[in-house]
Amino acid sequence: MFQRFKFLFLASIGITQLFPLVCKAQSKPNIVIIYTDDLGVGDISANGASKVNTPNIDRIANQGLRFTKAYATGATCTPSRFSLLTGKYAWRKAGTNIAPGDAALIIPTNEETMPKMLQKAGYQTAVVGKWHLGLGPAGGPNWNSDIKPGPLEVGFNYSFIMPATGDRVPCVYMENHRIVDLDPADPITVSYKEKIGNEPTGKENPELLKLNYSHGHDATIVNGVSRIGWMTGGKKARWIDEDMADVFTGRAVNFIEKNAKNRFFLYFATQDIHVPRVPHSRFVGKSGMGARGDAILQLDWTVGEVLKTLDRLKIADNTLLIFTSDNGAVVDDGYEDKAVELLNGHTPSGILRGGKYSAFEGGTNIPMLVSWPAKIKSGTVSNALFSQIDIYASLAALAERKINSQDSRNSLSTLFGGKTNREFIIQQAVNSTLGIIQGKWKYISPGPGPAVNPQVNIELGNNMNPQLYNLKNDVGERNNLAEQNPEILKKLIAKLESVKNY
Ligand code: NG6
Ligand code: CA
Repeated sequence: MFQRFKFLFLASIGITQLFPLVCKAQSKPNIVIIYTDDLGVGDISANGASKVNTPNIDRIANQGLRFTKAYATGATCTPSRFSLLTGKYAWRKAGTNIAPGDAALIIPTNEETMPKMLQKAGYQTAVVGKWHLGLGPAGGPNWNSDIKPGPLEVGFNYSFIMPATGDRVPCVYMENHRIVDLDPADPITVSYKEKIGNEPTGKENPELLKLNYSHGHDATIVNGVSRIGWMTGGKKARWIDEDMADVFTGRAVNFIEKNAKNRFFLYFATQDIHVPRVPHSRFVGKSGMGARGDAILQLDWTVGEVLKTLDRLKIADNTLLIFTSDNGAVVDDGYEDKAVELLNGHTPSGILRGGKYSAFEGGTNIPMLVSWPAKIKSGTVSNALFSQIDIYASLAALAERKINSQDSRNSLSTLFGGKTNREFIIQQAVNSTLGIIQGKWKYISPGPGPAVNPQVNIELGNNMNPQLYNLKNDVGERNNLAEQNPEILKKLIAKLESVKNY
């Protein structure tokens, strides 16, 4: 009798000790966001690309969920990233358009953010890769001392980043508050106004380039590639573009390994497939599509390394993985990398009109794959409307944290494969033109601006007249139905105005 009692007693302790652990582990998974740069809906084989093969990326879709109607909030990098991390539409805040490489930090340090919220929920948080949200106080950073505020001040425990973009100076890595490998005897200066120092530039010394620019990108030459902006110094610290995927992937894998036993959040913002596309030699020529296709293969390799790491550490089942892009596709974004000539029938934006920068769907309708083997059914396709603005509130719900956000809504059920709970989606084009989707209808507000950006060969969607498209049977946005549907037009305009005014 006593023995039996003792057994039950011990068993019940075991159960009560075990259960909270199991439940907690399942309700608060590790979170990895792989945020790619300029990847279009048509760029992955999971979405039907046949000229390029992305088996590792496709594995996320196979073991989870593939969205067909997921949206970045902006058609360029900085606004989309600002919205992702703050849950706030970038157009509510001045100074959130494409940031120069010497911009001050644009996320106020007293603002609640996704990484801060997750820290409070017990997560170790890291950003690895492209930042492009400014650094330092008003006036911009001093590159030669502690650079702050930056990622650590907005909620990351660890940061290993490129300050802006691959095509913007300074071309150096930054770890936490410091430039990596900076020699104090060779300090860095940066200018976006005029040439400084006497280093060669793409404009003056094109014979020194290993990759010619097609437009813009004619300032300081680093590693044989001329960039936007001028820099001097920091010679030992300068990156080698060919090694960048290995460097970032290595840091991302390290962070996962170090935190495999903690609860962690990794925001892994790849430099691929943004220009300059200078992949490692092991990918060069492998896609048959030039540097852009090779960069897609490199990106796929990166994703494979992350997946392998999660498998090896046996934490894949309990990791929520979100793979998506900051804006739509662009082919010639300023370098003669043969992306246009070698496209070979590949359609980076699928059947969508426009691309990066555009108010048309090609600007913000982006690839998005989500997996969490312990929770999400494998091989699911979701046609539900989803906006990246909701990732913040959804992760807050997952982490059981209360947040106060006017724009971000809890769409966790959609993220797990359920129907949409988005009444509308708002899109921001490069010139801040706003569009709104409600149900099957999409409205693009009228405004000045060229119809096409001839340099990148993308239709921007600018029009002095209001545009209204029925995305259900015209996802290519060919028939402007504004005149035929004044009531619907009125409704969408009113909705957009009301969101702008909250
Ligand atoms: C543009 C650059 C383009 C790219 C973009 C930002 C020129 C002519 N074009 O101004 O190459 O850097 O800014 O891209 O300079 S994003 O994905 O980071 O938003
Ligand atoms: Ca981008």
